[in-house]
Amino acid sequence: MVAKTRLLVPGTIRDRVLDRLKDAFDVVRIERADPALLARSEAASISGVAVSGGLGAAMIEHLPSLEIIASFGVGYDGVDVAAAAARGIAVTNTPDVLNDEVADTTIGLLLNTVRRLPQAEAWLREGRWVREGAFPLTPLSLRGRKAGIYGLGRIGMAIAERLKGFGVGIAYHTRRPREDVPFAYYPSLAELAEAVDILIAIVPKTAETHRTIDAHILRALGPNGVLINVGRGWTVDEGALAETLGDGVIAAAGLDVFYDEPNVPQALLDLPNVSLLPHVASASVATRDAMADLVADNLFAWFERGAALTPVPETPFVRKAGNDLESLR
Ligand code: NAP
Ligand code: 8YV
Repeated sequence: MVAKTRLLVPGTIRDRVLDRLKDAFDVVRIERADPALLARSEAASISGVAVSGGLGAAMIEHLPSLEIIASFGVGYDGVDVAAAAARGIAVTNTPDVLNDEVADTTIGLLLNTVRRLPQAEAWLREGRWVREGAFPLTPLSLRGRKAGIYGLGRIGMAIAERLKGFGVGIAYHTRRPREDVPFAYYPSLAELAEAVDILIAIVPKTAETHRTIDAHILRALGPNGVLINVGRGWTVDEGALAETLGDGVIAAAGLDVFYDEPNVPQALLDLPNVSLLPHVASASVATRDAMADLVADNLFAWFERGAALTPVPETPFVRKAGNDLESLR
């Protein structure tokens, strides 16, 4: 009998990933990605990892036969890609299959923030409509606004497509301008913030995006300004945001992501002009199933056909016979 390829799944992952893998692979589970939880002898037999969340350099180093890390989610900031790339280990993510869900949630969050829909529903549920009459008119509206998208990639484009239907102006900032869009390009985030009154952040967590939305950017957005963040909490200086929201430097904010999840700063929780969601932008059964399938499909593609479906740009590797890996570059 030929031994099955051994995969490691540290921590929790959607059951659908495990169901897809269990017959074809020998799946080893550990509670979390911690080298201390896997004996050296066992670690040596692991060829692939499926993970939701983080896989650090120490865990990667602990797996001498590792060829591929299939990460659940399009953002792969939890995986030490530099450590993987240095060893020729492929890393895959789950791009595209979540674009529409995340973009839909972004629009919902924007409407909740601007038109105060959660507060209006609470008003009804608390019996205040009956006792006190109509919910107060919202000072903010989408009418006449211009939205700036910070990160016009796969999801940013899906957000822009939806915003067109709302009749708001659209502008964007990325490091390189896109040639395939009619939207106004601003070469810096500060210039974009100056030009718009809605700023939507959908950039990855990288060294370059750390706390780039700071007091300076929020001041540029102005007193009618609305910040929406669906990328990573890492991108926002949450202290500056709470202060500017409290002082009326900007009007409101809607956040799906936070710097230290699941911990949300009390200063934000205390503010009436912020709408908060617990990182749910992709969180429908259908979309999480599609993401789970792409994790599994990447592992099948790698071990059966020699090339992953959605490798991240830093690890464009293919697999050759005898665990001999090669870069496509
Ligand atoms: P993507 O297609 O790679 O798009 C990323 C965009 O950000 C590109 O337009 C890129 O353009 C821009 N960008 C990257 N670094 C930048 C920088 N330093 N300054 C300015 N622009 C920069 O990624 P995606 O699939 O749209 O996903 C984006 C991110 O959304 C993910 O990495 C993840 O963190 C987050 N996300 C969150 C949720 C959620 O549940 N809230 C769900 C899915 C994704 P340039 O390369 O030209 O700069
Ligand atoms: C998921 C996300 O919530 O894809 C991403 O980058 O942030 C979300 O879709 C997360 O990856 C699931 O753990």
